[in-house]
Amino acid sequence: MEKSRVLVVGGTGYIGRRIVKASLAQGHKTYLLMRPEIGLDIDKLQMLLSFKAQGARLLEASLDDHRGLVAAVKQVDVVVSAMSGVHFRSHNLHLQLKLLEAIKEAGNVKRFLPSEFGMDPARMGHALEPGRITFDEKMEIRRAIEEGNIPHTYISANCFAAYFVPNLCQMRTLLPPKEKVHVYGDGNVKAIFVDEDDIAAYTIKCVDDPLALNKTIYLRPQENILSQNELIAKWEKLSGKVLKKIPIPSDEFLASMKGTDLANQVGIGHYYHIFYEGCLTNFDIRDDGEEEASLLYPEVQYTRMDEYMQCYL
Ligand code: NDP
Ligand code: GO6
Repeated sequence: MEKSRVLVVGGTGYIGRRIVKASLAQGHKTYLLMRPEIGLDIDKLQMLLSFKAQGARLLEASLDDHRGLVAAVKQVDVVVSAMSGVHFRSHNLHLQLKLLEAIKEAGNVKRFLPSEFGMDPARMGHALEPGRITFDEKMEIRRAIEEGNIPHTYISANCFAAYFVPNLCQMRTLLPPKEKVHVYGDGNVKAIFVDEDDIAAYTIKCVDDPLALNKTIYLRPQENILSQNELIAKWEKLSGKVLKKIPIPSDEFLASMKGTDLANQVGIGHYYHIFYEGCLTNFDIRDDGEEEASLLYPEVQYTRMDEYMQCYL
């Protein structure tokens, strides 16, 4: 069977560029949008050109140009959106709805993957303000997809490793703590951490798999289901140093939202749900519309978190 042609929208972004690489590596004809808005962003342009040199095709279109977008979408079988999670002005929502309009009009797309790649928004109906806007917007796109009968797959990728792992889940830094580490509650709530290249590999595995059609695919590589304490222990073993643990009670953590900027408030809400409530792991995957990626695709050799942290030593 011929592999599907894949368009990655947001293909130069943090997760998008890895999805492009995975798509090329898995042998798909791979397409990126070259948006005129890039202007003088020379790094973005050079990334686009380097993907072209690796065999990707560049399609010139703006997300504001409906006809150009329809023409681009008509050239492919699958559209993966990896547009940014710039939640705050409903900007992302607006742009993804435009993309969806083009997909509807083109009529040829066999699979659409909207930009999700995190917690399952369908399970976050109770989420705290202001962070809940992330989930509300992702649900709004889901509704438009389902109302338009667009074949789709939703990827629930859990925690991007680089944001959560080397820093031992500390906020406002990406680097390992040197002496002390703040622990959320008792530190025993399980979260799930996934190497970004593995997220991309699983995502591309899904795009022409009938088993993933109209489903939510959760990324739960077994050995990467870890509590904060377990993650800390792995780093202590790697580094040969013991860190001082400072527990933060949940009410104190939530109270730290006060008086900070919006991005931090959003972050605190998300961390609360992940590390106190356990929203990534407090449910089983058994519904008809759900599958687990590492069971569907055991051939993906996923990265364990001690290996991931090696380069931070
Ligand atoms: P980025 O911030 O890297 O942006 C991705 C792309 O979005 C950009 O490369 C660009 O596309 C496009 N974009 C951004 N602004 C505009 C604009 N104004 N107009 C048009 N296009 C724009 O995204 P991330 O990779 O960080 O996020 C992707 C998804 O992953 C989001 O849904 C986010 O919520 C989720 N996420 C999950 C995390 C987790 O731990 N689970 C962590 C971080 C994000 P182009 O390439 O065309 O220039
Ligand atoms: C990642 C972050 C890290 C916030 C998700 C503030 C959507 C999701 C796991 O953009 O707010 O320091 O699911 O100080 O569905 C950000 C967000 C994490 C990164 C969470 C995310 C995760 C978005 C910070 C910080 C390291």
